[in-house]
Amino acid sequence: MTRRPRARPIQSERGEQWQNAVGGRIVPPPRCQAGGEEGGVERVKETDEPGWQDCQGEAACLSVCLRACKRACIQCVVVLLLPWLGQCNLQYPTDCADLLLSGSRVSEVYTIYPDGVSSAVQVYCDMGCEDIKEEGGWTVFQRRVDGTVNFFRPWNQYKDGFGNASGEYWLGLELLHTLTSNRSYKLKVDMEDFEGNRVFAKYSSFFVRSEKEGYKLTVGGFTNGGAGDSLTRHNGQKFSTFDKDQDNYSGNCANVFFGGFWYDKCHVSNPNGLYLWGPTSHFAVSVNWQAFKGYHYSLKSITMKIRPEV
Ligand SMILES: [Ca+2]
Repeated sequence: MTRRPRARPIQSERGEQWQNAVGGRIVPPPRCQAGGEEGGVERVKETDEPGWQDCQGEAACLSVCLRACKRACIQCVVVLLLPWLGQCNLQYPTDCADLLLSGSRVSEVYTIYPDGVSSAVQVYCDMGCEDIKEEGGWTVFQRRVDGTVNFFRPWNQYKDGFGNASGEYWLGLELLHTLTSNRSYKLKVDMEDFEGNRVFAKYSSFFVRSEKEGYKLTVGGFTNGGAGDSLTRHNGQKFSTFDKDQDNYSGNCANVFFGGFWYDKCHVSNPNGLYLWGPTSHFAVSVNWQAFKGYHYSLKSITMKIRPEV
């Protein structure tokens, strides 16, 4: 049986007796970790965490501990800031008015985020005209310009939207509800006939309620831009499509007038009706704004757009 040599203390370079040698093998020094004070200095205890091996002496321990604290603090700050950064909408414009404020001045298709980062959708933004001081920041939610998109569609498509933001489209009732729930909006309806006459109707308030409430329309505060008022009559009406009748008519307005709209019984405007290129013998089924061109004229273009009240 071999007799184990007796451990004897070894003096460190700093004169501290914290090492023992057993059979020539040096026992590693204790490693430090941030903790409570012991004898007026940071408490030293065993740990296998890499990076502590160089800790030799109180000053070194204190330095290592401070570095660890600094790392922990930075991690803490990042963790605390993450939720706030996630909610920050600075890089996620909710509508075209936000884009205008951030410096986008060209009228074209943009991506907006009406309900946070996962709600990206493309819309056409009308940024106005700086030369003639025409206000911009309008988010277009309905547009007819050439009859290339069929607007005689069922409920789910009016709810979710259809068409192409660079041409004819409907943004969707759900997003309209989201947008108008977040801020107070005004509405502008631009239109043009085939003779080149351009007019508009403006409304100081525009709000669409939830699906549960039938996407009921609230609109008011009419200003005439030559088109006359063909929308106030629809105030308070729920939205109807041919497969979801929520109008006040005994029949089905959407089915009779080939559109989807806030029909009453039934309409004085039919922006989502059939695109029939001007004068028509068909009563009230086409793209009508009764106060402008009556029920026997399908407009060349009509655009419905919203902008926050400022
Ligand atoms: Ca009905």
